[in-house]
Amino acid sequence: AQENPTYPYEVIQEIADFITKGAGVRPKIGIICGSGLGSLADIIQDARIFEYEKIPNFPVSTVEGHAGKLVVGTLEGATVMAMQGRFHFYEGYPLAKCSMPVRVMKLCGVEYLFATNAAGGINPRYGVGDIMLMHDHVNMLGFAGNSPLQGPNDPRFGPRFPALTNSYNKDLINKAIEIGKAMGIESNIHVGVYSCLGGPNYETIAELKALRMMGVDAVGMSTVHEVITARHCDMKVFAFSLITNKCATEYNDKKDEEPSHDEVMAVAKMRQKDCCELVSRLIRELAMG
Ligand code: 6GU
Repeated sequence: AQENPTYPYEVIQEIADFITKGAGVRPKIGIICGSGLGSLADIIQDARIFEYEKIPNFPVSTVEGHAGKLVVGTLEGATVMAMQGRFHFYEGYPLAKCSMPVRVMKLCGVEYLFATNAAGGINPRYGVGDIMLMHDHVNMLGFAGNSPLQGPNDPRFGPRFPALTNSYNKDLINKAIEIGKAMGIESNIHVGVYSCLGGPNYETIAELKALRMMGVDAVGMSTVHEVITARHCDMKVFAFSLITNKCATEYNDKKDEEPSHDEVMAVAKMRQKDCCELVSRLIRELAMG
């Protein structure tokens, strides 16, 4: 088991000061770019780039497809801060370390967290390349006794026992559905339940069957601990999964091909444009108030 490191408030504050002073702005929207969706950060204007290794006390990401930099600037008239490259439990980092950047965002002034990920589709109605707007999650790591909030609680971030019942902002989900219609991709947009497993291995068929029975629509290896950390400090959350592969939930499934990281990355790359457009349009609406 990995001990949660404690990043005291003062350390997070120091990192936030480093970024806001370096960037000269206080971002209002935080974006976490999922696997292959890093181009979201490339469309940020007047970008000030902070490589993770140059940020004091920041972890560095080790996964292929995750660049490892923070980009601060403006997008559709809003000040934003995007993580190109996130931290995963399977890299060996404790959850509190994985989601520490969310607290940095908070102290930089961020009010909205936009998180994206690549995920396997368990709901049989989901197709490869579809987008699932997250309206809830099943935290399998939490079932296993793990949380980014374990350890001493600092009430300057939030309460000891935060509620997670309304974690995914309904207004943002509804706006995203409208935007999907305007983009003509409404048949490729779903609203569903995401589950995070530890990884790095993909799931067995028995596990996927079990997740389906639990009401899970898509499965991945990220996002949930970031959402927990964001809700703890009262940020508004919007998150979606790009479905990069269909999961086999029967042994005789015709589609029971094995998932692979290359496939995940290839689909993410192919669908990057629509994902970016969805996010930018949503941010434009927020910026217009
Ligand atoms: Cl099938 N499983 C998990 N855990 N993560 C994924 C995935 C599957 N496809 C993309 N990411």
